[in-house]
Amino acid sequence: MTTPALLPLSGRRIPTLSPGASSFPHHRATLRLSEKFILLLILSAFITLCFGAFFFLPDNSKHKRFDLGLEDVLIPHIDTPKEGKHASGQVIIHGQGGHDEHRHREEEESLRDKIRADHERALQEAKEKLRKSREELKAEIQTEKNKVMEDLKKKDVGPKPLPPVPMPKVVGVSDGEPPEPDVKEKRDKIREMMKHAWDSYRQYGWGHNELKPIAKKGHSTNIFGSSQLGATIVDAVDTLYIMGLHEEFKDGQEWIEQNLDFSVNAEVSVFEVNIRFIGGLLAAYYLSGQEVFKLKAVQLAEKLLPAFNTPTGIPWAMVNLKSGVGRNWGWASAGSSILAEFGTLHMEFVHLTYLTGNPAYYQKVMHIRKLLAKMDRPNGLYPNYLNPRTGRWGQHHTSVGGLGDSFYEYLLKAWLMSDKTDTEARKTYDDAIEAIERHLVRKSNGGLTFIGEWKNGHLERKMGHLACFAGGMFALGADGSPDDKAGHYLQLGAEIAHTCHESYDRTVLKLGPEAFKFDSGLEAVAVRQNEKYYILRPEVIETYWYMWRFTHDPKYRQWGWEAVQAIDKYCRVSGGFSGVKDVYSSNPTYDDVQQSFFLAETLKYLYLLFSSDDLLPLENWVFNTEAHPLPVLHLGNITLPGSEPAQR
Ligand code: DMJ
Repeated sequence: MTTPALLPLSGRRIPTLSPGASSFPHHRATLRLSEKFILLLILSAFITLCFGAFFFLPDNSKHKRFDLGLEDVLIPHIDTPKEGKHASGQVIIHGQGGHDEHRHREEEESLRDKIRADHERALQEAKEKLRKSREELKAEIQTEKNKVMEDLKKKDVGPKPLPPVPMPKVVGVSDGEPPEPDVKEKRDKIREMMKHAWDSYRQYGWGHNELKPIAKKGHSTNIFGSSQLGATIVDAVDTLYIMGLHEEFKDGQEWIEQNLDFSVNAEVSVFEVNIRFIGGLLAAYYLSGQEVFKLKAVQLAEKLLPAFNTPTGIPWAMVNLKSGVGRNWGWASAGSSILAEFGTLHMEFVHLTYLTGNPAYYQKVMHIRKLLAKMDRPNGLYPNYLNPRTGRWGQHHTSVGGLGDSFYEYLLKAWLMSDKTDTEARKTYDDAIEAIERHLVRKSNGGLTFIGEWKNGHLERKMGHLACFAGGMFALGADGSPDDKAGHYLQLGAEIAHTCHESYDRTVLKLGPEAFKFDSGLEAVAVRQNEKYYILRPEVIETYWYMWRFTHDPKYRQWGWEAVQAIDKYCRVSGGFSGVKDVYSSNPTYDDVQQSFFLAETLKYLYLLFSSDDLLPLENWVFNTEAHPLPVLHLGNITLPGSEPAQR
């Protein structure tokens, strides 16, 4: 192997090996052709070997070597280690001649040892892995994944400090004990029902969205996607607080603190999550002053914002909490968003801007309001469907029940919540209600006032259970209505309350059906089998409570008590409370769902109906559409960030 070393290594010199043309000794120039060929072969073998050695060395050793070379060439010789410190922690000392060569050889040696050791370790690990069962490997992978997720979570949702803002006036958050012993007894009964509903959920459905009280296990519906977000806990904690169920409240708070996590791959309803979760968390925050509720509300709100990324700024009905991708319900007219859904965000979003200082929430809802204000309204009515891509109405269907209801409610409540300074909201409400009264409100032959549904120029004489909330809304909006019509609206509220009570009273179970007709001699009764169910809904009781607060007419407490008795008799089971499939049957079957709104709304309104008026006074509190009380924000004294002209 010494011969090649004696030859010039530069390839350029080889052709000069022709006779007489070189400075090489003569005898070498006269080499025979076969000898030359052999030499050439040896030379190319040597070159191949060098390249091979370079390419077949493991990557890290090549690079180290290369680095060393570069450093030796490019880095000026300095005494201090500075950047010259290698990963090993050893300081490289550059440029020391023969001593360097020796040192390099040693380094190469140790590098090779290290590579060998690495390979052996990798081989060993691979062998061990192969010995493991599929399950063990799966478990290992899962543990790794969990660790990565945990680390991500820590980085992702670390509590962001929120700006300090003055706490709005919160008064009358508990107690409200009625002076009359019989009323107190009734109130205690309602509190006991709440405890039964909560305890059953605690025992059989804890952490699930809702409860199946017959099967005694967790339940969920498509409004929560595939999530398991403890909807009942979040929806119920403020009711627990108001009722003075402190242990249960603490338990709920702890679950929220430790388990409520919105980084989930689930497609949820923006509206439902807003009214139940954000509304519930904000109310729990204002009532109890516990920061955790505020932080969770803000974390969730951020996840809803991508739903507004549409060509018009009208949000999608659903959003994936993880990806932020939104879409609309498949059943909605021509890909439309729903009036009652995108129109029921204002209260919560104004509070979010107030608490966070982030103008985005306020601007989003104000943008919706401005866009609606510019649109033509057939007969002054708002259709229930609006396409978020084109900004055009879908089917001309208007209702004060499902699909439309809380849009009107939030116009009125935006005004009330702003301490009556948001006069634009009040005017929009007044105009909308006037059109509704003209086109949708009718009196039946039997003298019952009802609110029908407008479908493409035709009035359907059918009223939904959901529309019964409007009795309370008319009463709540009476004060401040134009042309001194306060008395008129209070009266309209009373008439709706009466009609809805009739819809309960004309059943076997004394519980109201989902929808009832005023047609062909029928009055306030359901006709179709699939409209005869009662799913623990609150709207009729909500109206009784508002009417009670404004009139103190004892009939409202009496009607409320009838409902308590019927619910306790026909809906109570050992595992909680269930809806029933037919209120006209003396032997009804259960639907086996304890809805979260039963705890958030139905039981809360019943409890308030039998409490004194100083519990959550209406001058200071405005209830969102899921019965979560939010304090009045005296916006006259506060400038909300973003309250300058709205933009998207
Ligand atoms: C509740 O979730 C809310 O009241 C909503 O506005 C419509 N109805 C359900 C309960 O019936």
